Amino acid sequence: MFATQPAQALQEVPQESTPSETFLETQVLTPNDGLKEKLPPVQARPEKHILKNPPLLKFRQRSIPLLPLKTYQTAPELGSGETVVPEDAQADKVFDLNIQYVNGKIRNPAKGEEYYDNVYLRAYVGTETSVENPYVAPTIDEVYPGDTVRINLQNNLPLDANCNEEENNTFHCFNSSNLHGHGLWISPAGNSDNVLVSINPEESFTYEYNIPDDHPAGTFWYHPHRHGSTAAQVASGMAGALIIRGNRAPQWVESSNDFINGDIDTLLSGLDDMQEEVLVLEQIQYACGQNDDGSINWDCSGTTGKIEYGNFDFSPSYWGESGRYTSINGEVIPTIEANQGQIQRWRMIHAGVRNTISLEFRKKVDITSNYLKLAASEADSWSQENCTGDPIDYYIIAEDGLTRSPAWKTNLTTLQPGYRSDALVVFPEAGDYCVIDTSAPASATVNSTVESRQLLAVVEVSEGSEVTDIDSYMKDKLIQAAKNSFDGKVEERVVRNLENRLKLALFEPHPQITDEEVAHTHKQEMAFFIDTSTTPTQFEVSNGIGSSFDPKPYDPNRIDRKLKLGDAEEWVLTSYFVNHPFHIHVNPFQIVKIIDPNGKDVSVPGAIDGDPNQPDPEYPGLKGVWKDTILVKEGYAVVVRTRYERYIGDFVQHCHILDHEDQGMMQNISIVPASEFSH
Ligand SMILES: [Cu+2]
Repeated sequence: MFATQPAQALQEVPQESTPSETFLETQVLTPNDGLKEKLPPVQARPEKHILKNPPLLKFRQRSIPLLPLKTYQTAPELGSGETVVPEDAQADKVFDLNIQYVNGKIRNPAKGEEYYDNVYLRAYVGTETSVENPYVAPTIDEVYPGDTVRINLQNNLPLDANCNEEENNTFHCFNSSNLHGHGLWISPAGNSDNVLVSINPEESFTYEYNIPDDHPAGTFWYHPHRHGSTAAQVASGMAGALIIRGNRAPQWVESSNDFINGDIDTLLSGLDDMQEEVLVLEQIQYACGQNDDGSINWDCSGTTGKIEYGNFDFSPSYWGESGRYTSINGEVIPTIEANQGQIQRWRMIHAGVRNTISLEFRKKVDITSNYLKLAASEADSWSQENCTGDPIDYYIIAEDGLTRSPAWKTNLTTLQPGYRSDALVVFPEAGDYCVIDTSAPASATVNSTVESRQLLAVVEVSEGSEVTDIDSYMKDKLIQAAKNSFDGKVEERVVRNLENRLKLALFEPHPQITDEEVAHTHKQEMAFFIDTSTTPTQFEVSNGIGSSFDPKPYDPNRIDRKLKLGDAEEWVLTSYFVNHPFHIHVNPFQIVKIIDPNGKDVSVPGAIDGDPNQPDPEYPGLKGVWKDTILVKEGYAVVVRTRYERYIGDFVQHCHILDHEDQGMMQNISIVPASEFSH
């Protein structure tokens, strides 16, 4: 007996790579039976990697006496005795998270359909982290408003003789770390969301996040934020989802004759078969030392990819040169399974460092050409030839974890580093769809360079319910969900809102900041700048714009802005040198307007931003939306408002191109009580 070998599939797999053989079709033949020549050659099918959500980080829970849930936004009467307290509300949850080196493999389609580069990278390892995909952190989930979250962070990286704690605004101390809960509305002080501490090798630290009971439910994430090693660690895949769940339905309060807003989760739980996908999008930029001319060697054949001092650097062109793919939950071009007509909630997190993602879904033609054997540079033409369907519409229900109203209907979403986007997606036909990171003009991207198309994933849609018109299908499904979830006045209002362009007004997390609220407070100005006239180049932030422009690199010993607890203020954000995503910790902001260099507000729905032949779609529709990260394009003025609520302490705002942050594009901010405040 012998088995035929589909040698063509194996010959391109070098020795150091371990191909998975489960995909090989073998045919058993009897020797000398003469059939061998008559059989068609065996076709090797590429091994599909079905996308799974990242593993959940296990937690231990301590029961504490339950109190009735505090109410949301405004306080109705307490003590009616009718409040139902879910068993999972207001608990004390303990997570263990280790940082260590992990040997692993990352698929490299440029070298063949089953080729994997060997890599050796720092990673978050939880108690049950999947060994298959170490380079996505486990999800911190089942966290509810009112919970206390304790994270025992253990740094098991080796001591680093090259680490000089005195260095500042350079890439340094790659084995030192800490933890940031990106987007969480919690205290920045002490052992809460404090990124101004360094947790060094062989040290541990327990972070304690007291999630307030009026915290919005939504998609947040966590990553290291130690100044000097942030980019190196996040670019290694050290990023995970942090999901706050909510079970507060909107309420009608007779006494105030008004509604109290609730969690979008309570509407979506009324959908009969919704599927939830957590997609952590990462850009793991491993390299293999240097070439003779001193340039970075991206070819890791016969060696192991790393992110270390010798081969770690960033420039706008490196992501393209590296040939790396944006991965999803640690997988390169995974297959996502869906049913026709099934609504999916995609919780997307841009945890990458250096490439804008412009997300499109297009029907794929039935072809044999293999997308798992494709250099990243070939993905553009491959996508144009094979993903020929019109882009389908989908609905963004939250930006940066915060529910937006109305749901934003689009066929192209822009995710910049740090952004989250919650989309309701429904695939109208059975068959395959391409998930494409489509091309974008230089003016729209985080690299300020033109980006070509990339293939992120393929969705395999099996036959299900027929969808003739996505718009009415989505509306009908959500209205049915509202009827399943709510009754009385709440049901009536939610349904009426959904009928009006899918308004989600009863699920918005924060009351809008009015003109009156900011009429008598200070105006903040912020400008990003890169000074290329100095050696080395300086990455800077200015507290003033125009004639007050005075950019400075980060100084850990300087407080750049002192803000008064309880104030709401308007900020004008701009950039005097290329595009940078602005991120501020603790309090989110509401977008008031975005003024282009010609003075036009491009945040209004339907605005044309830039070249009318290829307009940038990322700003139109953002007026009034709450976020914690926003791209600030060179020469634009992004006007936002924010409240300094509840929390005092020191924290940061910075550029979310994390290598810019490490090199100085960051400021210290301090919120103080009124008694300590002076201009
Ligand atoms: Cu920047």
